[in-house]
Amino acid sequence: MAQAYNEKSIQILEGLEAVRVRPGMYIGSTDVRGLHHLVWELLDNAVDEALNGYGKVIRITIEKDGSLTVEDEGRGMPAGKHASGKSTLEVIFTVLHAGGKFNEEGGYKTAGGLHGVGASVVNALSSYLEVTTCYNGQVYFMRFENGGKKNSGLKTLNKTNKSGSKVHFMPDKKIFSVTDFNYSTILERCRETAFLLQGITLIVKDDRNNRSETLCYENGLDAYMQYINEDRTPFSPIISLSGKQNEINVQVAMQYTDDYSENVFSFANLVSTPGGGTHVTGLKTAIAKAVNDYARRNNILKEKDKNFDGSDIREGLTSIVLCEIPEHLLQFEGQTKGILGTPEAKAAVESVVYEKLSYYLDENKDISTSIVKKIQKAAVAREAARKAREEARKGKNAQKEKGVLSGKLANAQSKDYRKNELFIVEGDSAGGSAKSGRDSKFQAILPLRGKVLNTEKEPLSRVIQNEELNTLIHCIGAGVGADFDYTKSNYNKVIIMTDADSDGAHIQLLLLTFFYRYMRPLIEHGMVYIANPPLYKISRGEKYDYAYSDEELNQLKEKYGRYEISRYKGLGEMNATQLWDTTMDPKTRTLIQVNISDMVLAEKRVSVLMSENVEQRRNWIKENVSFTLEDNFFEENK
Ligand code: 28G
Repeated sequence: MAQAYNEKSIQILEGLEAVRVRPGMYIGSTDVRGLHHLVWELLDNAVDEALNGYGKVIRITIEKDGSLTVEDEGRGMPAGKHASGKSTLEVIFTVLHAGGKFNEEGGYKTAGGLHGVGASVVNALSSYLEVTTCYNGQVYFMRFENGGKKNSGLKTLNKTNKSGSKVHFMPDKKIFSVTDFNYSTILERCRETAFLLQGITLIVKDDRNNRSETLCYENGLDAYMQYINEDRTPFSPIISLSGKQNEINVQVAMQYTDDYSENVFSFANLVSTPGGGTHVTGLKTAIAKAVNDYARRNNILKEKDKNFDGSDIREGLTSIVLCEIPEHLLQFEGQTKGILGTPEAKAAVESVVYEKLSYYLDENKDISTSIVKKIQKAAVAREAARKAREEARKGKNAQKEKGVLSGKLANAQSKDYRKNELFIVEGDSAGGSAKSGRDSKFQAILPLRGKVLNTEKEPLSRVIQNEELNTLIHCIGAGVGADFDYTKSNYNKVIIMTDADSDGAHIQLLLLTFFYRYMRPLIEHGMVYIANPPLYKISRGEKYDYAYSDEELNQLKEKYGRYEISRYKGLGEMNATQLWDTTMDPKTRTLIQVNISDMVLAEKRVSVLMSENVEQRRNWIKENVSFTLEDNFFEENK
């Protein structure tokens, strides 16, 4: 008994140290993602204040020296003596879970839910943290150092008639593998918050290079939709629906575009749910039912006709669904994916959307008619695509299947899909090197010959007619589009291997667009990679090294003193052994795993980059040889 008590009290005393020992338990990881978790913690706290009516402006500033400041105009943090004898302010920053979400008060709205580990975690993982807070007419200040191990004690400064809090911190380089805050990651997260919290202003500043943006959207969901669809051609007005059922508030915006993809952005109590969940299921069911019932009421679908298929109904549709769910019903699933589990949300969304959308369709016949025509077209195209796929897949076409792949794919000998890797290689000469350099037991090579189709604006029926993509689909062997099943993939890793030049970047982009649009689960399950070939070989006599960046080359130059350098303009310049050693050998290579960290941004990037604007596209590719690091569209994750 006594021992149990002791252990418990030790745990409490060592609170912040526990965070430093196992940061992953509190912020997921210590890479760029974990780093930004620190920001989300503070942002959530500031948003919680604003959400409850305290303060309308929140500022986030990346300082010149790489530290970061969050400010709110809330009530300020209580500074008086806490039961423990310390000031409440100190407790908020040094005791785990204290003062984070203040759920214990009940009736509070909260932006977090998923994060909620609080200010103390930020302190624990910072080399220093300073808090200035205006509370009850008084300014207080406190500085912590070395993960909260040392502090300045509570300083009572001047009187004030304002209220609010300011937290300024420097992430600890001993903890994080990356400590550079990413402006675009922070900006887009704040933008999302601003869309969802009408009337609250977020000011995001980057003092490292004097960028800033002020975000405030009055008509939240409408503005959000306009932003998402900015680079697409709308096919319908924005349809806004809202209602309440069983304590659950539902807000939906929908808009058809002339694209072929379907996109849903979903939230539960302001928490993004990229994995969807019950609210999204309810939405899809309701849309399908409302449209089909409308078509029957108006005799567009006759008694003998089958219903329209859900995926046809949603072709080109962007939707945003937002649920406000009372805390006691709120339930998330999935470790990191953010999936709503609340069963009541399905019923609520379904009934609100069915009722309101049915009414809208009846009241806006012109719009409804053109939407139904679009759906019918989609159904015809899908049927044609299905037939073509069927044909390609069927036994009697095994011959043809072989034909599709013969002379192109150098397959792996092993049939172990859990180990096998597919390299998609640009050009025949690199393809040749890759074929002779590979470990043919588990590595397959598919050289690309023709141009890859830009799939951004192409329907499935056209995609499968494209020879290169058709080959790729067959190679992977897991279907395409709506019936793609990543568990059937012949390969555990699909690796894009192109030259490190702008043409190579363009091919990467085209392939990633294809995967994003037509095999998204492959990206979502981390199965798509970009190979990372070296840019230079530096040598002196028998000794040599490869450099994968200019920075690395400079370091090697110093090490070598006298040297010779050869620059690789393309994969084709490397012989089979070199290609294996530098780029393909699992023991030595670096692969960049493609992952979607920000759906909206990814959506927009894909749209912008794949649009007809060649100039814009070329500029972008010039600036970003690949998609990694600086921007968070496809985030590096070795
Ligand atoms: C600048 C960066 C992020 C914050 C507040 C306001 C209060 C608070 C924060 O209280 C302790 C526990 C429950 C009351 C609450 C002020 C109630 C009354 C607050 C922030 C004390 C935490 N007056 N603003 N914490 N509660 N802003 N911004 O963190 O009992 S944290």
